[in-house]
Amino acid sequence: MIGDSLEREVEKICNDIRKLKIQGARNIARIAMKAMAIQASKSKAKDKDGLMNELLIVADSLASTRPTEPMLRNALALLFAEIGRGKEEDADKIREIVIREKDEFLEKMRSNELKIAEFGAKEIPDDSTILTHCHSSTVTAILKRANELNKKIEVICTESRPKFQGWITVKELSTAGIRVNLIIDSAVKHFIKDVNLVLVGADAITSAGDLINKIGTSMIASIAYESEVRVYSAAETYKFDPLTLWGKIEKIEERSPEEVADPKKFKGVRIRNPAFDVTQAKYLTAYITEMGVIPPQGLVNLLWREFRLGER
Ligand code: RUB
Repeated sequence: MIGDSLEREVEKICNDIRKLKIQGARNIARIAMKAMAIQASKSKAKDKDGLMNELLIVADSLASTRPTEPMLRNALALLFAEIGRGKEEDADKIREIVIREKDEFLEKMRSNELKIAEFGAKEIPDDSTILTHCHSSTVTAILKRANELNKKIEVICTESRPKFQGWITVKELSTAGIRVNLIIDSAVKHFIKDVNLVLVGADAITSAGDLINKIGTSMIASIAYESEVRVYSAAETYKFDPLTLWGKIEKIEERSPEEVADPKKFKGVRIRNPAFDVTQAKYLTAYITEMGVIPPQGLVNLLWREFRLGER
């Protein structure tokens, strides 16, 4: 079993993700890989089976924290694939692999972000207004890069009820010197006439090219579609859920009603709080990925070729 002190450290990470102290698909995947490395380096397991058992327990508990996060699951799956490839029998060698893979994953995330920021900034016209929703580190990287390139941009950001992640976005962008406007979620249609493009993040991408992102994204995308405004999602290809190739339907988390309103004040009322929704591929212009700017219909073909998905 996992040792006492260690259990607390890794468990704290799981709880922080569960309680939304850590949010955003990339932040969650990053901290999950760190938790795996903590477990590997501090474990007292002497043999391979003991260590693998602990790693599997930790991975299982991390994966169950947020059901709508394929990037988290992909990161863990790639880690175990690498351990399996090494065919190592020695616990210390496995420890080394886990720590090395965590470092490489974090490095890949950093380089992906730079590539996406570069590709994305090119898509942003000079003198333009961009509408975003929620808080995505990938989106803010693009907007900050466009600003660095001296493109004159203004950003409209929804507050993103119920957890107000839009506040994080407006603070981050205004600190970077970007002109920002904070609006309530229901004002999107009112402002769409001022918007040149919509740019959102991604939690999951399906084999049909559909996007799962913060609740409200699909409503924004259909408003934009109606007004002929382009809609981009900025996403690392780690957000792709390979299980959707075999018919898996992405699970949409439904969170606590307390986030919406105090249930005690609404006796007899069922308060619903889905965290994400599905935007069909037809509403999206393209995904801005580390591999380039790719229309949703082309993404699966490209990933199939690049990662030989059929052979896994
Ligand atoms: C956050 C959210 C973000 C994506 C992408 O939801 O929907 O748009 O996670 O973020 P929550 P990133 O706050 O519920 O986790 O680009 O940083 O991965």
